[in-house]
Amino acid sequence: MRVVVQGGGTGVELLCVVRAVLKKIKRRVMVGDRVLIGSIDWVDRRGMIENVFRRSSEVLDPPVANVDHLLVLFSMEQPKPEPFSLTRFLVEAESTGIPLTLALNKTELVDSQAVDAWNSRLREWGYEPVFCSVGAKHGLDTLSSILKDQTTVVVGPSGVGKSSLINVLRSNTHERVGEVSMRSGRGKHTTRHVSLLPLSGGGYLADTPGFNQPSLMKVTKQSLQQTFPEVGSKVK
Ligand SMILES: Nc1nc2c(ncn2[C@@H]2O[C@H](COP(=O)(O)OP(=O)(O)OP(=O)(O)O)[C@@H](O)[C@H]2O)c(=O)[nH]1
Ligand SMILES: [Mg+2]
Repeated sequence: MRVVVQGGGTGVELLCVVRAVLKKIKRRVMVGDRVLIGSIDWVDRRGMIENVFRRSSEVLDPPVANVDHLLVLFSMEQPKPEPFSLTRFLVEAESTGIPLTLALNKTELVDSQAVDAWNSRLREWGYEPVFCSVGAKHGLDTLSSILKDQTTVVVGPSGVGKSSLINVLRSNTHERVGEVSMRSGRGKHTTRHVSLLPLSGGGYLADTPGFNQPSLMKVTKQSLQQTFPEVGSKVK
């Protein structure tokens, strides 16, 4: 696992193994974890993860610890926002309890009426959507200031521009930080790569592969209504 040692300027990256006893007690090390490192060799830049600090939050799909913020990204066209799928993504994101931002990309492919219509519709749902276009470089400063100094996981269907957005917001160094491959909960032998990528404006962003049906695993009949901001604001 790659661990960034912070403190004064740019962090040094160490390649670390996990101490056997942590594996034995099944203490999992996730991307985003803050860890205690020992046996450091500063020359070869190697070390050993001795312990894992308590997490402020945990996202399971993809597995990332200490996530401050979720970015739910859809696009205005190619693909068009589909209310059912959008609702599922929002319910899934709300169910984590982590603050979220909803953004719609590819605005340059539609006229302003289409943007206005979705803007009012989403405001009725209780959101303040950010409209952007990676292609036309529009709305990126707004997103970059929202993402600043936070660890954000980007979710959304395939093709909406998640990876494209991350690429434009990334620092010039293009180094990958915290890359860990791990077994997915979905298939025994599927290896998925999750990385925290440093943003040029500060903060980290984790990409996820687009999928169209969030599992809603943590949502129950009782908690469902709390995942709709419009319900919360009306039932007082
Ligand atoms: N017209 C237009 N195309 C865009 C924009 N942003 C991204 N794209 C294009 O949309 C396509 C999909 O973009 P990706 O960034 O790969 O989408 P993704 O969300 O990462 O997709 P998955 O990895 O499959 O989940 C690419 O061809 C991009 O060039 C935009 O603002 N406008
Ligand atoms: Mg992608």
